[in-house]
Amino acid sequence: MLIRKPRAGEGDIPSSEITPYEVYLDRRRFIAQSVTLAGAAAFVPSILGASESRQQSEELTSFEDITHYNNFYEFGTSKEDPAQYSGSFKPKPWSVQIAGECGNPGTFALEDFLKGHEVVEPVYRMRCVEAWSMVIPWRGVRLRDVLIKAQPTGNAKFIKMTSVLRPEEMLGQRHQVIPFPYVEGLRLDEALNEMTLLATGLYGKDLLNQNGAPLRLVTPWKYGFKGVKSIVKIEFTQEMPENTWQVMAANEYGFYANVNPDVDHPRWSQARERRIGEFTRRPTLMFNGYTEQVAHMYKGMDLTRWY
Ligand SMILES: Nc1nc2c(c(=O)[nH]1)N[C@H]1C(S)=C(S)[C@@H](COP(=O)(O)O)O[C@H]1N2
Ligand SMILES: [Mo]
Repeated sequence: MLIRKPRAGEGDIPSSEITPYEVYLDRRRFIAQSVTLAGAAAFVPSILGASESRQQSEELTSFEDITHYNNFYEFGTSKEDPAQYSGSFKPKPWSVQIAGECGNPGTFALEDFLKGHEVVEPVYRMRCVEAWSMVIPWRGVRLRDVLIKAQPTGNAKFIKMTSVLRPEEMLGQRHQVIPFPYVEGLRLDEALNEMTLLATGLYGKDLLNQNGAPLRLVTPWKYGFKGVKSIVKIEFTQEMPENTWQVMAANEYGFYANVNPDVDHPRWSQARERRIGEFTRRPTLMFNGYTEQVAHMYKGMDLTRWY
């Protein structure tokens, strides 16, 4: 959901609870797209899908936390490793391959791949399967725009996305802690959902290496591991693709990975979460609070089976 003023009937976040961020607000396109800043008018980033989520404050997580508390096993397994060890990774130049069931496959320089697509800056609540969460102001293009341009055929039912494999630059890839390259998948309708973002930046700046530069997936109603980083390939497939964490432990991580407080991880509860930067834990919301935007895609599915 894009940053915008709440519609009539929606709850407000008091402006005093919003982290100010000048760099971010100054950007003209951002302002044009999202809110009208008239005098002291309150700036309210609407990250909130469902009204149920309006009961607690939703401050942006600090840039420092977003860039220093990461999961990116290519650079090590602890949260500090990606910030510490990703410095020599080179996200430029970059190209992305489009392959599989589509009319317009090929390998594209990132600039050409992104060209012509509307740049959006949604603020999304993000929930890791490890029961911590953040609120991140992303920047990117909608995955759907890129996929439509590739002209999926009638056989395209899923998409598979692959991270870069560069053991010379990614020290975590020199040990097979998990299988590399990291892969993830979405059902085509999930990939075409309005919320699904290919992010190129956050807080108005290009992505830092630790966050998946130069291009990564963002699906805020799913657990964070779906958000494959440093993408080099997007492939349309007929069959449901494997995804790295399901390959690692199918009883713990599924393909869908929708945030669901009622379906616990076998080793811990998913009912609550720790918002990074806060002390008390808060309840986790169904679909991470985005029920209105995504629940229709899962109608009739048993979400305890398709976790
Ligand atoms: N290639 C790759 N992508 C990845 C991961 C990873 O280890 N490798 N970790 C995932 C997990 S578990 C999470 S929670 C998010 C974290 O993204 P962030 O560090 O930008 O918050 O990235 C996801 N994408
Ligand atoms: Mo995660």
